[in-house]
Amino acid sequence: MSEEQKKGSYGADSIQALEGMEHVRMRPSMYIGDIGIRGLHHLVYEVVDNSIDEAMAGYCDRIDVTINEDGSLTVKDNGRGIPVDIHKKEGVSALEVVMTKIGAGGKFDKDSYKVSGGLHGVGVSVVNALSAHLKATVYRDGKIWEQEYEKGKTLYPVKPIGETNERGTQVTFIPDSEIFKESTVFNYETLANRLRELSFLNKGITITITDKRVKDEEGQFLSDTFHSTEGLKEFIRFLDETREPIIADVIAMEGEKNGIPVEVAMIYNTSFNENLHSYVNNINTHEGGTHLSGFRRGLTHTLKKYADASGMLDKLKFDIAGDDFREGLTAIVSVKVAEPQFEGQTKTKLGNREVSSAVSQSVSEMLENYLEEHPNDAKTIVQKVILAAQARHAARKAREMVQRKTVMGGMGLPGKLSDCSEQDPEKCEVFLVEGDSAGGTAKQGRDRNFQAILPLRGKILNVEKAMQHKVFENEEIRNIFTALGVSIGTEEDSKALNLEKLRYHKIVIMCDADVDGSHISTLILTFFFRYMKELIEAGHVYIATPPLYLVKRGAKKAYAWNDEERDALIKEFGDGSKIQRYKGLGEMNAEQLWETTMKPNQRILRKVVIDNGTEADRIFSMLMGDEVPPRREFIEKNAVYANIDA
Ligand code: 0RA
Repeated sequence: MSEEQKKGSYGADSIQALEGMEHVRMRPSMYIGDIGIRGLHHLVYEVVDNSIDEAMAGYCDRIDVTINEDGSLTVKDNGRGIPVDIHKKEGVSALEVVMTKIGAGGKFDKDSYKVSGGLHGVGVSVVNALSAHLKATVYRDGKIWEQEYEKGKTLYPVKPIGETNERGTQVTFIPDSEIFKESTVFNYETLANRLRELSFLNKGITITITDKRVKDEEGQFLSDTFHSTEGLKEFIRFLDETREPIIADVIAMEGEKNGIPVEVAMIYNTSFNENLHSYVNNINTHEGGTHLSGFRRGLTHTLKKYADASGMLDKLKFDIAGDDFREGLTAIVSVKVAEPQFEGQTKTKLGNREVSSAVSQSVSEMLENYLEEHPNDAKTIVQKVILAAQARHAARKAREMVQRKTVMGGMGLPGKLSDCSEQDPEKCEVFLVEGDSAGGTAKQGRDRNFQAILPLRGKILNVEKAMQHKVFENEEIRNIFTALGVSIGTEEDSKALNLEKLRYHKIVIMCDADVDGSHISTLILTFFFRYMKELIEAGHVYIATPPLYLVKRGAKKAYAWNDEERDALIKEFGDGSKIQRYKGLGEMNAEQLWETTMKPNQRILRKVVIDNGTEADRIFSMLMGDEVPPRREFIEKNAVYANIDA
């Protein structure tokens, strides 16, 4: 069928639809955020969200995601199946409307309570537009129906292809490599993490993921099944797996306030970190918003009231601040909002004002009951709050000392910093280098015009286990603050980082390529994650990757970053190749270090990004916490940076 005939047989409306689809292909980032790895995975979430909606409407309890051998991906659910009858207004199958009309997804079914939806809530037609090929299969009314598309254009009208007693919808798509130029390869771990999160946020659904590209020794495909009966309660236990609780169990509530479904779960642990995660319609709201401020208000108000009444604060010589109620707290707030207003830099901050009081009231009710019924836990929590207030006073003193030294310039830059001559921060890089000797080599090897070196002595403080004032008293950490030129808010309640005076736009962690080195990188990363998250989010933090081998034969020499590259070089150079394994940066001379690891356009720098906030938090607490068995298991299963994208 020619292009003209196709248009002719589909009527004027479908031409409009086509134009909408073409707009998606012209400006994909407007619909899915970006066209990199993140956007690629967003396609999957968009399709899965439709099935989650069907589950939330009560018609579906199973979603199967499969990465197929050919790299395509299938999402199958056991819902009612997308209707296939002729859509009155459009004159074609409703399935076709859903798949080809931008913004049509679910809209014709006004009764369904649609609150889920991807970050942009754009619908499956966007996925269709950005796919080289897509096949939709519907199991409904005893029949199997099918339609296929290329780059969003229908290849044939919806047709029956067989009979069935199943119900449901199945979508298989191959992302278009003309759009996703960087990569069209799905990452199992990234998808599994999101699907696990979705199973906690929507209890009762069974979600499976299978990777048909990977078989184990017994010929089984890599696969996971996620199912949560207790929802957020289990999510908290999962997040805090390696932390030690100080109360008997997770405190949780679930209900509806002013027509807004609210779910909250929280626990206190022995750590010193505040660990809040919030969701709106299953989307992680990294920047918080009204639901989170409602949670904070309800928590502070209720605990303060209880503590005052208990008399435990009577002899206190210092005030208690909002922060003190959240030290060692892990909590999740999840709300469903019919028309969410997203604000902020990454559009992940909830703006709807009415949500704040709904959450605050819910939390107050939940906590009041809990404290009444669990007086021992209540006492433990208040004691923890008092300790936090005490530590905060100590921390403030230490912080102000750092502050005075940075802002007033009293101490100037750290003595160990070898600064660069360039003044424009955008052009400047600083290498955080493990050990003084490697620091020396880096100092010789660098381009001093724009590269600065800050050697760090041995293992830096594990901030996961240290109280805040210890962190600010630590010399290596103070050096990092002063060298970078960043300061922390001095306001009682604000730990926000001030990046205005950031002196380098690339901060590169450079450690040995061995176990000790990766431990040290992880310590430094933990510090950045807990105390300078804004730097990671702004894309300023990188990890250098020194080579593992030098292969030489006669005048020929080349570096290898893994065993495969090494073997390829040995083959290329032939018999008599000499192999040097670099155990540390110190074994390289200045020129080698420059050539392989520091020289722009030649080096491999991995940018640190936070792919999934809750998962990153869990990993850091596990890697740096007290419990050894889960850590060992994780390290055996993954490289240390498994969840940190390159
Ligand atoms: C609207 C109406 C009906 C089903 C769906 C949407 C639906 C959409 C998707 C997308 C993925 N899986 C889905 N499952 C169902 C059916 C209305 C009816 O049967 O009365």
